[in-house]
Amino acid sequence: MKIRHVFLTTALGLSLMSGLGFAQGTASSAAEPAKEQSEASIQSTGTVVATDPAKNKVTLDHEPIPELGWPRMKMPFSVAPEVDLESFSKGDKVVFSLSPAEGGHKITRIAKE
Ligand SMILES: [Cu+2]
Repeated sequence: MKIRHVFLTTALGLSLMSGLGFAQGTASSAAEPAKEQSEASIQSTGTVVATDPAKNKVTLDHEPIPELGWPRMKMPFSVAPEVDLESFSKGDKVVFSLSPAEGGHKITRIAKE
């Protein structure tokens, strides 16, 4: 939880932008500081509902994510190919990082709490 709060302060601005769709590569607007895009990861926690390692998918019951305006919910996430889901199973409490990606947000890191 302490780590998460540190993340909130640093990631807030860019996260809001990506939540609104500015990180989808739509704009040629020079107004958005795209160079910081790679650092716009969001950390949160949740519980594993299901995993599908073959498809790089995990369904989480995640805590509210204020940076994205999301309430607590169960939802499927895509995970980056380098993330190994094999060791996770239903009921595991996890901490995870989300980064803006094509079509939404992608889990780039996940670990048991
Ligand atoms: Cu959600």
